[in-house]
Amino acid sequence: DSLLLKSKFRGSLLGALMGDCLGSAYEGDELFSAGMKLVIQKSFDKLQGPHFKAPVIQFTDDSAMTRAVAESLIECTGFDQTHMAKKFVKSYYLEPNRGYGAGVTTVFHKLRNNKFVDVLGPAREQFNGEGSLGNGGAMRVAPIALFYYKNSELMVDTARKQSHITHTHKTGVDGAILQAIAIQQSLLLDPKEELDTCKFTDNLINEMDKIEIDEEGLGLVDPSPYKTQLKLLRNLICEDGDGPHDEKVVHQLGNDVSALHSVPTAIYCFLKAQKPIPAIQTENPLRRTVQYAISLGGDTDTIGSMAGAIAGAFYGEEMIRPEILKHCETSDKFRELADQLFHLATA
Ligand code: 8NA
Ligand code: MG
Ligand code: MG
Ligand code: MG
Repeated sequence: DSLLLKSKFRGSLLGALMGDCLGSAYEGDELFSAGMKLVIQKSFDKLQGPHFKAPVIQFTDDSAMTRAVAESLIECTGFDQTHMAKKFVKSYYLEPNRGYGAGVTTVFHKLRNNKFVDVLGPAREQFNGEGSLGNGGAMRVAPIALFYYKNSELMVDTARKQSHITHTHKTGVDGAILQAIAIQQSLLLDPKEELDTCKFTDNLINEMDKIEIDEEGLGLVDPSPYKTQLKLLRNLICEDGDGPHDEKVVHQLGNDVSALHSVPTAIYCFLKAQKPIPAIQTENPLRRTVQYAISLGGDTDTIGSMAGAIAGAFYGEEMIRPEILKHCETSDKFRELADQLFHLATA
């Protein structure tokens, strides 16, 4: 029904915002100790508590770029690569200190210098022509999954093309596609029914099987690395009994800024949080998703944001605690963008 779907659109963008804002304080390389996880628990409890006045937590590049993707889709009533590239660049130069990846700013400089005559060249030149394999293409993809949720082929194609503006490495691009498919799958499920986490994973494996074709003869060591990661994920979620230790999750799935070692992790967090997690004290499965993602350490804002976008698309806005959301910068703006995307996508 349309009220639920509208709530799911909001949930996805607000979940993405929440993960970014709450995760940004913990970005780093380490795996967190039990003590640090308790610090995260207490901080979430405090934010959710009734009378906690604190400065609003600012969002970072993840949400800045998600907003740019959403605004471009809305202003163009669809995807326009040059328009979106201009949005990225404008948004970056207005607020360059949002914690952008170290490489991607070079793309923005070059795009501005070539006046967008060549929109794809700068991204292709990244990392000696390898292209970026960072998770920047995936972290911002939620609005595309929402806008094109009815048309999988167009959704995949657009996820790919928006990625090409900054990320051309095959794993950077395919990570964006996988994240979009995960959001779309969540959007189409009924949150009142128990989620079949193995089936959810198997569907993703089947979809990535069609995507991961080594068409350019890249000679990758593993021609289908996402399938490999998703199979590891499947073992962790379906066969690892009580649930593996966080160390094993991070060791197998990763928690760094590469798309390959963060997108499957975000999906795993969403699936694992369907059930209580002993070290995470909350009844709310969306908060559990985001808090668990952040507690894995590494690229916490981005993995938190991607996991939040998937979880929000499943549960809808109702599962996002307003007490927490009011601590996140410009949540009203993200709700409004979600509504505009909803109207266009369902028109
Ligand atoms: P990006 O394209 O600059 O990629 C991010 C980083 O990945 C680069 O700076 C490189 O270190 C590395 N990288 C990417 N491609 C290659 C390659 N082909 N060979 C070798 N190294 C490579 O930017 P992005 O938009 O993908 O970055 C997104 C991430 O950066 C997000 O996590 C975002 O929050 C931000 N960020 C992360 C951290 C952190 O985790 N410590 C800190 C600040 C900002
Ligand atoms: Mg509060
Ligand atoms: Mg960030
Ligand atoms: Mg990050």
